[in-house]
Amino acid sequence: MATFPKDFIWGAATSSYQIEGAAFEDGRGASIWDTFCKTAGKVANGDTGDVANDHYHRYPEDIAIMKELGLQAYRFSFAWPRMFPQGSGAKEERGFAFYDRLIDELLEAGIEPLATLYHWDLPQALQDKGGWVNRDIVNYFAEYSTAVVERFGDRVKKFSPINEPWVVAWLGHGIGIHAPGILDRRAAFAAAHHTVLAHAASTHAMRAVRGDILTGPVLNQANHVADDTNDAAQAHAAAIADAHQNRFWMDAIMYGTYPQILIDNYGDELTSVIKDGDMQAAMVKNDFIGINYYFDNRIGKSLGGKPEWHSISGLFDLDIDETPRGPLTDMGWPLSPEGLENLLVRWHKEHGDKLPPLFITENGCAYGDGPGADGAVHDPKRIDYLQTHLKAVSNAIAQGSPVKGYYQWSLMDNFEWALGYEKRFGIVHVDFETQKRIIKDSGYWYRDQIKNNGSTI
Ligand code: GBH
Repeated sequence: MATFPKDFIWGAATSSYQIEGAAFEDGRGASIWDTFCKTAGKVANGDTGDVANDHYHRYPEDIAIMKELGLQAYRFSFAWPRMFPQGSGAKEERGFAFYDRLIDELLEAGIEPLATLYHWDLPQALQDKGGWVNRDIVNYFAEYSTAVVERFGDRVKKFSPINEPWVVAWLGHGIGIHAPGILDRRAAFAAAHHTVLAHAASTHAMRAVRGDILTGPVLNQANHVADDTNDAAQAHAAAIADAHQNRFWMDAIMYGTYPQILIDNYGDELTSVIKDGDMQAAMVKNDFIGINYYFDNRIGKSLGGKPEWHSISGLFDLDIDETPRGPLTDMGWPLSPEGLENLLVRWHKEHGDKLPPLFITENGCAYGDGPGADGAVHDPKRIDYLQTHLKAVSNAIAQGSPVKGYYQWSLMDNFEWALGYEKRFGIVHVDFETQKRIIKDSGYWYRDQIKNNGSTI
């Protein structure tokens, strides 16, 4: 039996480029993902977000589905290039108007919005000026943040600036499997540092517009678990990986520091981008911290060769066996619900009263189940994933971790970035030929948990 606080928030999440489609409508400017998708060999099957789930037109149907599921909250993202086609300067009213309609209908359905300002679809015009590698991004992002809260802050009360800055920096600029597709560790550290500054600048800009909103980061986090903690090489690798993915943003935001182990390892590849006053500016009080959790990373023994650049560990000069163990999801990701519990308890222990409330802003899995002869979508493995991870959340809460809500990823199957439409994370199935939506068994299961506040998990 699991127990959740009475006011625990049950939601689901999506992002703009992954579902909206209508990529060239109503004056929307190009984003770096439009460009990336059209670059040969970058996205599976040559898939693009041009149409995606056609949510731009079908949002009323999607909100009706959310209502049927009993969702209390919905995390979505704004497409920056819909509202500022050039990234800054001239506004596109039709883009703002779309989000007015979406937000108004959510509220009418009794669903609380949590809005991300940046879920990876950077205006191409800003990429042309250097994107996240150019420090100017901090001011552009603050300007955009001000406009968003001026327009929507009367109705949206929870905002997060950047989704998964680690991914922006390292998948976008380190191994280049995400837009803008750069492979350069120096560029990745610059982008990482600028996301830290942009987070702080955005937070201040939004609060200057309204005092009644809550803001916080959304960080992708995981534990890095050594097979043998007595093996010095493994312990070192685990510490570096943890500093890269978790502590870089947590330490910067909470204490205005970067992990010493990174400074020792990478020297001026990291420090050359830090200017006087930056670290004080990085520290910002957050109303919540959003955590996206999928799985823990295994740190195995040293392979004794030259690491490959195109793997994450190779990028960090870690030459280790990371092959996951046990059953895998369609992403090739292992199952480690205990990792979610450990992480949530860890932050509570480490930061104590300084830790703001936590939300699980993403958690979910890809399995390919489609409609059967009976027309239903039976996805027992997804139910199992959600069940075990929600149990982990409840265990963490029982140990004092201040988790206040859970947003399942994802409401619907959608455009899974470099992997295109092949990987299905939804609790709602989408037929991308016909745009027909079918609530999966996991969706009905989730509806029942929401109804019972998780008491039968
Ligand atoms: C999230 O990213 C995204 O926010 C969301 O848009 C996406 O659809 C969803 O997850 C599912 O992928 O395997 O070497 O990249 C999750 C990104 C995935 C980043 C796991 C860290 C582990 C290292 N995370 N990844 S690697």
